[in-house]
Amino acid sequence: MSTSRRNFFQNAAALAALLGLPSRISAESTTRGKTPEPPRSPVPVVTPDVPDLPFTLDGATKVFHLRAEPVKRKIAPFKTIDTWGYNGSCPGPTIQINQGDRVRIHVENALPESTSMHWHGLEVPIAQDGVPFISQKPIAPGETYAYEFTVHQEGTFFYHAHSAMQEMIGLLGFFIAHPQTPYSPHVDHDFGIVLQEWAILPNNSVPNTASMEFNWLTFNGVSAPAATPLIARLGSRVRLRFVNLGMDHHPIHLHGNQFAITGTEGGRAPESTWYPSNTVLVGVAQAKVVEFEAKYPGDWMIHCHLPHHMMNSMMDLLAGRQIQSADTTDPRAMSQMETLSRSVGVPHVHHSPIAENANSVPGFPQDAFMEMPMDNAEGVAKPETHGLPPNWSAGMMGMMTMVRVLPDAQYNEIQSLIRTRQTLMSEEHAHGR
Ligand SMILES: [Cu+2]
Repeated sequence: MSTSRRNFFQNAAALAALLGLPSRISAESTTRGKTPEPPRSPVPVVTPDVPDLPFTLDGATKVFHLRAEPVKRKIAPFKTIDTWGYNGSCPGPTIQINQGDRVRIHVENALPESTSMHWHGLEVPIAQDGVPFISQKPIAPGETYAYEFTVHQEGTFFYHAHSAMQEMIGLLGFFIAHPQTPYSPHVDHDFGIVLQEWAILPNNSVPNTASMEFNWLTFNGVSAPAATPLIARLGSRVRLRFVNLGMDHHPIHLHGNQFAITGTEGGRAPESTWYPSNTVLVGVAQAKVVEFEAKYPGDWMIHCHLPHHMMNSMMDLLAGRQIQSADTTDPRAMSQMETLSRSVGVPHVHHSPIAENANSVPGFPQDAFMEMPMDNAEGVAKPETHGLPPNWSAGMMGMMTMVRVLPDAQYNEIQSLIRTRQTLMSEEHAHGR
């Protein structure tokens, strides 16, 4: 086993320890091709762009604290919106526990109105169900309410405020219960993505939760190209968990690979139900879990396939004006595009050529002008996007991310950049900056 590969498993073990997961990820047990494989403990779920929720221990009870509050969220390099979330994050931080754990979750209400918390899919006593007036009194502004229950299930669940408008403005997060008996086959990478949609008028920052027309679509609270790619080692097995709590169902498609649906919001699905697929419909209030063998190197897109969910709204960049003409020789259109690109901080370049007779073709443009490469923008340039081809971000919009299946050398290089960033961040934190 190479040093780099050993480091990978040591890091995974360290992260597992941090999250309180049982860690028995041994270097020996990763050797493939031997049967039967000894059971291995689950790896922690990684939710890119969303932190994990830490806990303290009160005896054997894991104690969490969630503070419901307004959160400013930069969903694209040129768009920051006013959401509500938990602990400064929208969606809220990811809870990870083990099947069988006793948990106590303090929900502090720093919102201007009452709220409550529902544990979606979990079989908890009625007093913990979080429905205002039915199972509890609403949590008033300034109050804190403690939920406590034992989790006997395993799988992908979520927590959310139990009123439709509060869910739509961002009050939800992952609740992962790792199984007592490890799933088979073992996965090397486990990722979680929350699907959300927003209706935000140009030059506005507050989502209209009463609207049914959505112009911003996010994975874990950010639109592509700001969504952080998933980094997987070539030859590994990868799990993707999706949850959806919006108004639309999202057909999530993975490029270049086949996966099996291995779980739902009800827990693990028996292997006899698995079949090959590459698009999974994540319905409202559902969780869908898929797994695949990352055997093809490349940067493979993962995206909602509803065409209008693969777009970012550029309207507010135009300061209330619409493009009157897409004629590349029209000075007005050109100047608008240049204003737009300046405000994003990228040079105005037409990366995809258009034909000389483009303007005489009915239907044109369908794509010209929509490309907006932001490779070097804040929130886009980061270790996880290191090494992507120039203008990669021009093809990334809305509910999109990618899984980068990387050979050892590239994988290790990016992991090393990620560690450097973590070190810098903790140093900055230590200096109170
Ligand atoms: Cu969609």
